[in-house]
Amino acid sequence: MGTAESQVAATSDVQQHPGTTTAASSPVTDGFHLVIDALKLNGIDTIFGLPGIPITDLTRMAQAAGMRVISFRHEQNAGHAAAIAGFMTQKPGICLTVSAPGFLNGLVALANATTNCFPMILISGSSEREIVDLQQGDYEEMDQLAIAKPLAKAAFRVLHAEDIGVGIARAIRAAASGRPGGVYLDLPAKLFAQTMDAHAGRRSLIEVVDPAPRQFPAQDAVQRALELLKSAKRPLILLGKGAAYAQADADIRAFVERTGIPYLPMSMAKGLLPDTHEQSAAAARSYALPEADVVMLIGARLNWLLSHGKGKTWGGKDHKAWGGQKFVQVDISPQEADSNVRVDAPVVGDIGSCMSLLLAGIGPNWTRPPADWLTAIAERKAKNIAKMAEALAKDPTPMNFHSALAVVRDIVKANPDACFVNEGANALDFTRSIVDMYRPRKRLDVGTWGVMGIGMGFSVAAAVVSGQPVIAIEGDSAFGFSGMEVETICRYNLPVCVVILNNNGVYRGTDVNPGGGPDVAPTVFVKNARYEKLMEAFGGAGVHATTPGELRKAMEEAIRSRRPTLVNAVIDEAAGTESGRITNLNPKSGKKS
Ligand code: FYN
Ligand code: ADP
Repeated sequence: MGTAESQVAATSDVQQHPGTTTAASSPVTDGFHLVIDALKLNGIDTIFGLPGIPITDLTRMAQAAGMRVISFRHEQNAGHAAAIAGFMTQKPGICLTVSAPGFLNGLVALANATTNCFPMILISGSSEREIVDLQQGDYEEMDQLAIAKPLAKAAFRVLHAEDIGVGIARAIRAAASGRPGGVYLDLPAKLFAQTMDAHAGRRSLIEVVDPAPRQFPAQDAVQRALELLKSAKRPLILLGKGAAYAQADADIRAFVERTGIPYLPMSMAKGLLPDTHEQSAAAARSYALPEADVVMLIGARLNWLLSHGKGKTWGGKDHKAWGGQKFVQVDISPQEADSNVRVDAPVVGDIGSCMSLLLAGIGPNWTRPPADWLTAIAERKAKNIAKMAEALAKDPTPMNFHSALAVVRDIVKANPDACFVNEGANALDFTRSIVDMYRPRKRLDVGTWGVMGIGMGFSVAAAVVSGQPVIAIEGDSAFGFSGMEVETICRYNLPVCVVILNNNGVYRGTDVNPGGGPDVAPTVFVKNARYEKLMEAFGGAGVHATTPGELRKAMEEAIRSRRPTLVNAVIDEAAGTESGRITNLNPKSGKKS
């Protein structure tokens, strides 16, 4: 029985809303309960948010109705949690905030969700239209809907209780259908107290049928793509986070393995096939990309992460520019093709449907790629792996990124079901190439925008949604954006092990004030900060690790005990480069002294 009925019972038992002239037994419901019922009717059982005017009672009533209400210390982190919950489950994550400042705090996550194609709904209380539109100075007055629209895939406002069902349904469908994204739902304060006949209220709710309908590609598009791949002498498959999101894992793996085509996973697609897979070209990235003659994008965009399909590849080193390839693009967005370069074979549809038809079209006589291509990649891979192994084998004091991440690599290999959150600059880039992933949708990171601050929100959601242990590898700067949520992690006793790779600053801790003044350089932090005491302050386990052995012991204990843990891993403050592997994005001053 939905809340509306139970509310109906409660209302008819406990109170008749004053002023409602109804028959003695005619029950009423209200906006609060209609919102809760509409969410529950659509299988949404968790709200990530932060209480306050006008939604505090909504959080209480949602909890009373059996929903999980995960309360954060800052709405940005609640929003990131809702977004990654959507990525992990394909069901829109719900972020609930107060009006104006709380709503604004949620916007980074809303925009990031839209950019990363994560299904998420930001629900914010708001001021009354009649006051906002006359700009009469309401409490936290703001035209939130207008501000949210440019950042969201869709945005709606509900003014009448009888429209709550439609509002929630439209938000769910907009967030989950087609290219997923962030949706804003504006609920003015007065809406919550509005009452209506409970039976009519129940009838006004909509259980969304098939919110993310399958979209099959045209058969000729499938054929065109297969023909192009068959003609390739040096084919390469690029797996993006859209491929991970699609949960078409078996067909994706089967397609890669049956075609024999080497593949490159983008960071959040790592684990779709184990990173140790023999067809992975990840360790030969800067060779494979420019040398390929046909590149098949599966749920990946040719954006800055792929140098827009032309020009030099990343890493700051002078690689052969890539361009001139032919592209196959499998994507649910019909507009994505040609965004940067010509796409010769667009396959438009949901990845699950596309991959099943592509797989069916391979046929028994598929010719695997020429041996010289596979050998060339294997040779480049072996060289890079050997170079990496050499770096990982060193045991310097203090630790560097490689010696600390060699431990993390082992821990993840031993715990492949653990969720893995990663953010930072060097902490991100070194982790991406050192820590192999073995399962899909386990690596949750800064994504398309490189947003710092996703760490603790992602960690909370990953633990709540999966029930699995969470390992969060954080740069010391990145951790600072959401570090207060350590209290949230402790409050819900979540099995999160945060490892801060602490090198005393943004990028590193050795910069000096060029002006010679008393202030430290802008990129430098308090030296040897004891971050682990933050976790201890809230009852979790704090560990100060100065050796790989101490780091390993602390991580193993955290996973065994499932106790909230923060490991402050001391890293050489001279380790790391400015902005990690994207240092060349920093503009160089043209001023001649
Ligand atoms: C990769 N590599 C490896 C391995 N995996 N070598 C050995 N073993 C393993 N397992 C090699 C790979 O072939 C590359 O060498 C190099 O390591 C780097 O690999 P990566 O990281 O995959 O490649 P690259 O060039 O850095 O990728 C470009 C990029 C990436 C833009 C996609 O840098 C990225 O996602 N950056 C995110 C930056 C960001 O968002 N930062 C947050 C904000 S930072 P070569 O092939 O020899 O080149 C704020 O300041
Ligand atoms: P990455 O950063 O990993 O390369 P992107 O976020 O750039 O990935 O690209 C993801 C792409 O996947 C987007 O173009 C999006 O339209 C697409 N996408 C997301 N979900 C699906 C799906 N279910 N089916 C097909 N394409 C999808």
